[in-house]
Amino acid sequence: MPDTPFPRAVITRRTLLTAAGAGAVAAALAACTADAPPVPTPTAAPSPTPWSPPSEPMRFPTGFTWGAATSAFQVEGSLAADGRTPSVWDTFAARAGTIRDGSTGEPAADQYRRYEEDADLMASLGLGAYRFSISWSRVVPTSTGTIDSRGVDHYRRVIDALAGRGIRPAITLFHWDLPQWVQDAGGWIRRETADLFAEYATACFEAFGDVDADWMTLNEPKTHAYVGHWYGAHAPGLRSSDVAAAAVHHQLLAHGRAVERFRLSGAAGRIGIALNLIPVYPTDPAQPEAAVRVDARENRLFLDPVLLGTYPDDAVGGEAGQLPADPVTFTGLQKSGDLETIAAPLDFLAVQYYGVTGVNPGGRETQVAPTSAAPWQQVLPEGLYDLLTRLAADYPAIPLLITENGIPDRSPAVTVDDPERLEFFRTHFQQAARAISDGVPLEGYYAWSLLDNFEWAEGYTQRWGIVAVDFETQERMPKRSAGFYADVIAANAVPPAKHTSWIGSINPRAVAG
Ligand code: GCO
Repeated sequence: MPDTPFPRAVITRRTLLTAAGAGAVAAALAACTADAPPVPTPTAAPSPTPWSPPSEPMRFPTGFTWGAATSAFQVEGSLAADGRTPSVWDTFAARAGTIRDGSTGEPAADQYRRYEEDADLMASLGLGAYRFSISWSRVVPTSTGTIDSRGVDHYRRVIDALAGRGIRPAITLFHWDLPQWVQDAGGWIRRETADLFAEYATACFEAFGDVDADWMTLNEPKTHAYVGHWYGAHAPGLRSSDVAAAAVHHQLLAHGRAVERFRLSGAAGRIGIALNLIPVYPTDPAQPEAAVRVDARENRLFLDPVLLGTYPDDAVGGEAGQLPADPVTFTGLQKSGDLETIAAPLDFLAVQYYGVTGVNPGGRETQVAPTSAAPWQQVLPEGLYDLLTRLAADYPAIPLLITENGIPDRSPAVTVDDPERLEFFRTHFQQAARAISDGVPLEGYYAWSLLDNFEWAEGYTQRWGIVAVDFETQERMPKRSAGFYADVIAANAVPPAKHTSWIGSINPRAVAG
């Protein structure tokens, strides 16, 4: 992975302006159809400009946050406990043929009952923060809007368990598990869902406003809109690019309304949004137009409204690489004041980075880096550097957190032997340190995931944890990568070269800070 050639012609705002000046290019080949996610096709990578890592450990700033992440539906289980009602993921998973192994969110990693044990585990790894999500349908189980104190009390216990071990909470309000009662009323196709979300968010700020937390309004609104409403491979399983476009706007509106409520509530802590972003490399840098549109669809459609208060004009439409929805309809969803709301000032941007994509002049997504066991994931550590430096250049003055980054195990079998993940972390930490030393305001990193868990449509067939979980016994077993991560945290530094173990290779106290 670290030696992979990588293309340097990543799309930036500057490339975009050049391409816009070049005028519109006729749609040759849609990158995606309404029915299928884009499948990368192998192609030769453009000429590499490899980065040479230094031979010394790379240090992180004092106070850098090291954490791990999960989400409610993926780890909690106990789906009927304490008044919880179904979410769209309960409904979707119950439908035949939706989940690879026919599984459901039960038992997942049973964290609803094992949060104390998991907090001990986090403490043993030295984690300074834990990112988890609140299940909306535990807090507001029905359309009456009544808050269920049993749900609230549960998350208070989780927060207390973390606080007792010196672990700071990073709380996501929405990680795709929309209450089914909200979906039944129209879900994200409906503007009013933004108001329902603001009410739910307000209840959470009131309940936990005393906690010094990093709040995230939404997790990956892009994935939820595209994979859930366009490709139909995630809940709620819809297949319409126009509905996906509505889901984009209404989720972003929900985000903005929640940020406004956060400020009004006077809650402690900070607030941001978690966006999954992907460097897009044109396979022919002389013809970047289609790649620019893919960048608009994948990145700027979310970054620009949230951070600049505008929608890009090249993300939605019929040209290759765009979200193939009707741009007039999309614009019609935007009411006066919406963009101001969506652009409510944030305290940080939460970045989720899994890899890169290439785009050929015809708009087709191509493979420019090796894939992990997840076929959609093209692994390129240098892409993280490209992404972070691009964000700092195009959207300056906002602190960044990496709130997800990781790979799945090679096989579905439970294992603690994960050399690929260890090397993935090492090389990505290096690129994060490199970005910081080049001035990027990166303040923290959360590994995805703390635990093996329910990986959405892949069920339990993809294990993303730094800690293995035997789903039969619920035994937790830290993987080798967790040991490596614990060493990095203790040293606040990443070692220079490929090591199966670097314990003792540096003196943590000597390099800390
Ligand atoms: C996402 C989600 C996580 C996934 C992880 C691995 O980024 O898709 O936030 O819930 O499990 O990314 O696919």
